[in-house]
Amino acid sequence: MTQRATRFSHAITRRPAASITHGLRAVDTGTPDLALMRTHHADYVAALRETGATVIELEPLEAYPDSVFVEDTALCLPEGAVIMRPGAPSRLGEAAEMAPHLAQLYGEVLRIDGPGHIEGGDILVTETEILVGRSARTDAAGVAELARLVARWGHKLREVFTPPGVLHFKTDCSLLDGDTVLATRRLDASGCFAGYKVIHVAEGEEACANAIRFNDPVILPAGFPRTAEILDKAGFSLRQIGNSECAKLDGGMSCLSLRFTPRA
Ligand code: CIR
Repeated sequence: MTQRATRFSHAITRRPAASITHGLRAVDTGTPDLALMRTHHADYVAALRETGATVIELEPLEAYPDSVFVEDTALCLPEGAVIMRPGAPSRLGEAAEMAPHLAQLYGEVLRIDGPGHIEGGDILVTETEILVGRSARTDAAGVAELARLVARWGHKLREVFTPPGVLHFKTDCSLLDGDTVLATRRLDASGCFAGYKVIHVAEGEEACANAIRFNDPVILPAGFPRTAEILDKAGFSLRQIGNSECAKLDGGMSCLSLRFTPRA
């Protein structure tokens, strides 16, 4: 571990809806088990709360099967929040559902109006910049509109590469502390993390690159023992949470929450 990581005062999650069985997925690896997903989700919320943060749990939204993956609906910065415009048509309405909740916590809530699209899973906020990967869900117009909006708060945005076939930029990376990222080798090979310290996930464990550092612990999906050992040896305190059911829908640890500290 090197630099201190940003501390978060708040997180927002949304309980999984029964309609999650109709959620989007790149490859069908079986129907998610709702009861098990609810257990994993409760463990996840408990792990966030254990750090002392205020965790707001929103009610399930049956109309939106993928609405448990709240990260894609907004970008939350200290100065304000930006409501996203998801590239998946079935997810567009989720963003508007998030807006009133953020308006209770922030003085300023902006919105991507389009015509471009952008999802929160493609955005990694570090101590010094905002990295955005274009993907099947995030296009050039969406990135350009976000860059214009966050410039008013003094934030710099850098467009980076998302490996082909990967759902979101952050499917393959996470911020571990002020200047360290966890990433797959295929993403790091693009050079997008020049200037950062990079810890690679173990070979064959690419599915755990989507983790989160939330206050003290790094919250990692369970079942990736070699990467867990690498992180443990590097001095990170780990919390491992079952993710088998969300993984069937291409969801990982970051997708399940918005994490932020609104500036007073
Ligand atoms: C989707 O395809 O949109 C959902 N099934 C998974 C979204 C995962 N979100 C994320 O990585 N930020």
